[in-house]
Amino acid sequence: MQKGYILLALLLVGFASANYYEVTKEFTLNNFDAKSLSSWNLVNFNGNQVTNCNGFSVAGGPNVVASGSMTKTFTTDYDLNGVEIFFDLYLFDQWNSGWEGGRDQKNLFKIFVNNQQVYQLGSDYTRQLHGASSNLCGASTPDRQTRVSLSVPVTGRNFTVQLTSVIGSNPAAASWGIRNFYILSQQGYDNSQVVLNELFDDNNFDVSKWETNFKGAITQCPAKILGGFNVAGPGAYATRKLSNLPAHSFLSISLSAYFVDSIDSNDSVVIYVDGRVAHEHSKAYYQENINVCGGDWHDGVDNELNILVPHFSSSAEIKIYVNTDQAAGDESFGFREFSVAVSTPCPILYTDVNQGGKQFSFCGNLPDLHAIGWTSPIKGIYVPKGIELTVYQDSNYNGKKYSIKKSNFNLSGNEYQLINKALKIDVNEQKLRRNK
Ligand SMILES: [Ca+2]
Ligand SMILES: [Ca+2]
Ligand SMILES: [Ca+2]
Repeated sequence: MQKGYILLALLLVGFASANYYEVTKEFTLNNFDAKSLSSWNLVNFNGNQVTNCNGFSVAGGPNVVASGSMTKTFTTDYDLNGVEIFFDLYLFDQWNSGWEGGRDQKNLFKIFVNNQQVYQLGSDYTRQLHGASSNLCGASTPDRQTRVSLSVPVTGRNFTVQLTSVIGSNPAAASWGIRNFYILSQQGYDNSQVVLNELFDDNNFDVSKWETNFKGAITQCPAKILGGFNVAGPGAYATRKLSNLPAHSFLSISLSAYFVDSIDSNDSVVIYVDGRVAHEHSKAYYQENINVCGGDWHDGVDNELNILVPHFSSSAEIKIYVNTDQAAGDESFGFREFSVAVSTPCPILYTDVNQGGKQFSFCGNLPDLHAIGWTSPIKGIYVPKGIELTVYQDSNYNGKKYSIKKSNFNLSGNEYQLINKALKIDVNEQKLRRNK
């Protein structure tokens, strides 16, 4: 066997899990300015492009953007299967996307990926959740913070995301903004663990573990759903508690959503995790609907929602909340095929000291970061409790071993060299010092 000082593998002993590569992380600082938007193509963004909203910045916002868009193309050095997009969405002031005057499908916030619509949301500042929200900034009318979490199939090595809205021309009357914008892509194999899988089988449709304010009523659409016609109207909720979860860093929640009858574009279902909005979803008017249950109206059935939520606690409370504003005989919501999976914690590599720079979480064998498009030196490493990283000096996990059991957010000396060489990143101590 050839001896050499080039180290070939960084092997994680014990388990492997979903690897999430961070494609982008933007607008996460408490305060940021228009420079943060310089890589986006902006249409109809006025003034400073960023709003200081009562102590925190949002891209867009009151007096900045009403009908307008922000578009950006993201590129990776490896082939994609899909991406997870999540961000906080703010709907400021006089949003009005209800049925009134046939304005359905018009006053909406939308997301396009590669020119295909993948999401839309409306709101109504005089009703339900929006009306009950407090005033954050802009005009004195209420403003709503919500969250979007989308799993979108993408192939190739680049994709374009467009966030856009059609809500009129006056951003002093109604506007939108975003914060905490992340895109992750999953690489390597995924053996995340399914911890809950229920409401799949009509012959064994057990809703006893769900706490609801509609007595757990089940309807047919035509498959069984929890909630639905004449059952789950405005303010209906269904809550599922999970405990004794294995150690994890993400929850993957999926369900099949049924928007029954005359649901309008201001109506939605909101999924909360531990009391915080994880995702909000509307009936997809851009997809074909047919009448399959309830009244004569068309129904948006079997909308598969897949949500990724950063989560660490050993327990979780997942709440499905029906944000409609007309009676359950007119518009209602139900769901089935509910499942939850956890991704076990993985080490995280950082390109800057003190958990700064870009980051990459991985589990399992990681022989060559170049293969997935990574070329920056690693300056910090997070090692979850109970995990041990082993660097081997020779190929095929032979030769001298070096073991890393503790996080080090300011790598130097031998450990810095070993880790970077194991990842085939050429570094030396002088370069490290220069980069500081
Ligand atoms: Ca306001
Ligand atoms: Ca409605
Ligand atoms: Ca119907």
